[in-house]
Amino acid sequence: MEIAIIGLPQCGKTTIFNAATRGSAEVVAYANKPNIGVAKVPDKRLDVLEGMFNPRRTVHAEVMYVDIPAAPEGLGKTQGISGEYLNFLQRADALLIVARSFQDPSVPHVAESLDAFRDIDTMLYELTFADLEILERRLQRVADGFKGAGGAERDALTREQALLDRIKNALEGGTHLRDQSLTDDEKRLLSGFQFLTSKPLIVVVNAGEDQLDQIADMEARLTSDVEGTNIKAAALCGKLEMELAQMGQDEEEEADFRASMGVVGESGLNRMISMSYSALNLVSFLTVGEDEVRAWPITRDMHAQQAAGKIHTDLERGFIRGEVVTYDDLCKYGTLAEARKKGVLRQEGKTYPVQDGDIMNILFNV
Ligand SMILES: Nc1nc2c(ncn2[C@@H]2O[C@H](COP(=O)(O)OP(=O)(O)OP(=O)(O)O)[C@@H](O)[C@H]2O)c(=O)[nH]1
Ligand SMILES: [Mg+2]
Repeated sequence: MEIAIIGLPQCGKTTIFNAATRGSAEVVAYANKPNIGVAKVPDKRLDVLEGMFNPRRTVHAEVMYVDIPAAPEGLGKTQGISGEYLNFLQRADALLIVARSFQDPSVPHVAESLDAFRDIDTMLYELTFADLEILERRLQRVADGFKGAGGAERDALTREQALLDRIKNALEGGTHLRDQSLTDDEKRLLSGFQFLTSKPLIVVVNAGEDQLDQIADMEARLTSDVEGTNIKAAALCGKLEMELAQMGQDEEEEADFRASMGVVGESGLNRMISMSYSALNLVSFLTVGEDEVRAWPITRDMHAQQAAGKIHTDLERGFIRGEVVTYDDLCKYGTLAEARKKGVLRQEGKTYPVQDGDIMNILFNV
C-alpha cells in the first residue's frame, strides 16, 4: 500500500516526504527518480503498552510514501496528466496533494501569486480532467464495439455505456468518483480503469515558518472546504517538520521545540500520517509481550485468522484461536492476568472480525 505525494512543481513535496519518512532525500528541483520511504504511524497506545510490558522493542505500523519526481511543468494548466506521471499516480493506492502556502522569493511559483486553496482546486481539477480523458477514450471504444456485436455483447456494452455516461456527468459536475454512489458490481467494473478520483485523497497545505500561528485556521478552512466529501485535510509547516525530523531528537524534545515555536497539540505531520493510514482504510491490532509491543496494520473487520497471517503465515495456517482483550480493558485492569480474571479476555475463532485496538495473542499449531 503506497501513497503518492503530488502537487504543483516546487510546492514542498520532497520536504514533506523527508519530514514524514525521517529521510534525507535531496531537495532538488526536477529530480528524476522517485523517493520511496516509510513513516511510522503515531500511536499513543504503544507508549502506554511500552510502559506496561517494558519490551525489548516497540514497532509502529507504517505507511509508505512515494515522492514522485518532477511534477510536469504543464501541471495546473489543464494539459492533462499523461505518460509516466499518470502511471505513477495510477499505481498508487492513495494520493496526497501538497499545496504551497510558504513565501520564498527564491522559490519560483508556477502561478504569479501564492494561493494554496486555489492550487488545491487546480490539482483537484487536474485529477478530474485526467479521469474524463480516460472515460472519453473508453466511451469511444464502447461505441466502436457496437459494430458487429451480438445480442449479449450489445447488452453488456449498453450497460457499460450507461454507467460511464452517468459517472462522467457527475464528474463534470465536480463530484469525484470516490464520492459517487456506486454498487459493488459497478465498482468492480470500474476498478480496472484506475481512475485517479476514485483513490483515497488527502490534501495538505504547506505553510511557511512565519505562518505557524495560522496553521490551525488553514486546517479549519481546508476541513470545511472538503466537508461532505471523502477527502481528508491537514496543514503543517514542511520545512520545520523536516528539520525536526532530521535533528533526530526524542519525542519530548521535539514537543518542547514545537511549543517554543508556538505549535501546540498534535503536530500537523502526525495528523497527516494518521490520515494517510485511515485513508488507506487501515486500522491496527496490537500484540504485547516482553519481547515486543507492536501495531499491525489490517483492514477493519479482517477475520482473525487472516489477521494472524500478517504476523506470520504459520500463525494463519495453524490458527487455533485468538485471545483478545481491548486496549481500553487492558488499561482498566492493568495486566493480562487481571483482565482474564475479570472475564474481559475473550476467546475468538477464525472468523472473528478484528477491531482497531484489539490486543490479540494467537494460539496456533503447525
Ligand atoms: N520557507 C519554506 N520553504 C520551503 C518549505 N517547504 C519547501 N520549501 C522550499 O521550497 C523548495 C522546493 O521544495 P521541495 O520540497 O523540493 O519541493 P518539491 O515539490 O519536491 O519540488 P519538485 O519536486 O521540484 O516539484 C525548496 O527550496 C525548499 O527548501 C517551507 O515550508 N518553508
Ligand atoms: Mg521534489
